[in-house]
Amino acid sequence: MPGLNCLPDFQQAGYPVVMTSAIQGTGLEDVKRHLAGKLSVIAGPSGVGKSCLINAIQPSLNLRTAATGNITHQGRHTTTSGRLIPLDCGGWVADTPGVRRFDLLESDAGEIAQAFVEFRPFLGTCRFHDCGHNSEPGCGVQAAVEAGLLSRRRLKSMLQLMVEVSQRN
Ligand SMILES: Nc1nc2c(ncn2[C@@H]2O[C@H](COP(=O)(O)OP(=O)(O)OP(=O)(O)O)[C@@H](O)[C@H]2O)c(=O)[nH]1
Ligand SMILES: [Mg+2]
Ligand SMILES: [Zn+2]
Repeated sequence: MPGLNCLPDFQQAGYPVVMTSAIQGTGLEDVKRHLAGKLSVIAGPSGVGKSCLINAIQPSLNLRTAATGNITHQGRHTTTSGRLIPLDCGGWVADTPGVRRFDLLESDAGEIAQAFVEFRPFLGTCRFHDCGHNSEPGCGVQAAVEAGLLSRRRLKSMLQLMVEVSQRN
């Protein structure tokens, strides 16, 4: 669940973005359409309203949530274990405890790059096959960013993750 200012970056990358409010009831039908008939996971920091969103979609579940109107974003961890829930609209959704930190399953920079799906068409266009997409000449990824085809912020995220895996290895 990124901050609102990141939404255009995800949209540009091809991910569907739905604006919702569990309290006002907006966007719920849209979310339901995405969940119906599929196996989904609701993930994000503690206190952002994951359980409230699922309750709003299917009130009979009555999942435990932090007290209403008490939105904190401060890691209260109201949901303490993952749970797979059958949906009336078909499919399953997992409510999960708030994310405390991320670990990378990917083991090298190449795998990180592949995880940024909208970058894939450009990864083979760099002059050097082992391009780090940072400041190398002839980098097709940098060129795509300059041309407005890829998000500069997404490139920055990718480069940060690449540094992390390289430091770990
Ligand atoms: N304004 C507003 N507040 C919301 C919305 N959804 C949830 N909240 C509030 O956010 C707080 C946290 O909601 P939860 O559903 O318990 O959050 P969670 O993401 O499940 O948190 P964890 O289980 O700790 O990971 C509650 O006090 C809700 O009232 C929303 O759409 N709008
Ligand atoms: Mg919860
Ligand atoms: Zn490159």
